[in-house]
Amino acid sequence: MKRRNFIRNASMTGVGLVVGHSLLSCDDTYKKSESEVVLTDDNDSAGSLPLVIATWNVPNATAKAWDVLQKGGTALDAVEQGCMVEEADETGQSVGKGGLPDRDGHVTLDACIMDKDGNCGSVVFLENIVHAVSVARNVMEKTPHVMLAGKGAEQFAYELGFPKENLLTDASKKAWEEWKKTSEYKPIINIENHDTIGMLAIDKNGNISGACTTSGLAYKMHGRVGDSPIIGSGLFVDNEIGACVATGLGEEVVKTVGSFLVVELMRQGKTPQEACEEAIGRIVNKPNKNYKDFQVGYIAVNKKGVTGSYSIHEYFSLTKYQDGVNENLKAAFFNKQ
Ligand code: SD4
Repeated sequence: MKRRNFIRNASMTGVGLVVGHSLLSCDDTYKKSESEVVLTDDNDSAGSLPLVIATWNVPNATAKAWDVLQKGGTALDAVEQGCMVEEADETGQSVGKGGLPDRDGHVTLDACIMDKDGNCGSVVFLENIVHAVSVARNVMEKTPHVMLAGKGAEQFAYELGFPKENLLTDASKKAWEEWKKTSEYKPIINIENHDTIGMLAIDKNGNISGACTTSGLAYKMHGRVGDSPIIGSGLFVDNEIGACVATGLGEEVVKTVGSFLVVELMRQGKTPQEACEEAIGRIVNKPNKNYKDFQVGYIAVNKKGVTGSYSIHEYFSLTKYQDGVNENLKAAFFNKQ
């Protein structure tokens, strides 16, 4: 069978590929999709291109990426420039400048980027540089490696001319000093002030790229690296099939290689929505059932511009810019209590 042939189970006809997250039922118990949907040529439920989607409510970032795409720019340029908007925004406390520090007061950044050809670059545990996503792009384009860490990544950035900046703003320092009074670390759902940005775009030529950038979990152990810079976990792009990006408690995403899983499920015929739901299912169906303590969310898009999103808990959202409309859409979620 050709990869891009779609064969649908009769029960899914007319539904599976167009169903939006707001229409999906969210049973308390995760159920595997009863119907298998396989990409076919006769699928006419495609979304229009170009398009950009991002985790959480980031209209300025998607607007920037959309602008790049409208001008005929590549998806790669769009996701980089879109993510840079959030990195530069000091009010966002989960990414770039103004990010909340680790427990020792250091703001350390993780970021990655992946292009239509499967090239990728990432930086982990990077300090003193605002635009981690751009450093990641330079790792991809200017080195024979895929990942640089810590001081090595920082040195590389300086050599490229990135300025040194103190990323710890007064507001984030104050929050950290408040936290130190109890020093209690719990990755509590949604109060991490999530605005880690993961962004996926398809350009006018139909090519897909993705990027992800974050300061990681607030008050993490010094040296901790999450899912966001790990290709396959925080982000994965397969230009034949689609792409996925994750947010939430990175450890849980890494344990299930979440973004690669979502894209492979799409390769096997799942819609982006079904694939995101199954990837969340792999987490919540673990024997220890500890998912009540943390959030994970995925957004995905397939080659035809059909999108999906799903999270463990309520209040995850994605921002989508498509057909000239920039909107924030609440994601369907697993845990209804
Ligand atoms: C991490 N996944 O470092 C990131 C955090 C995040 O919104 O997504 N926050 O684990």
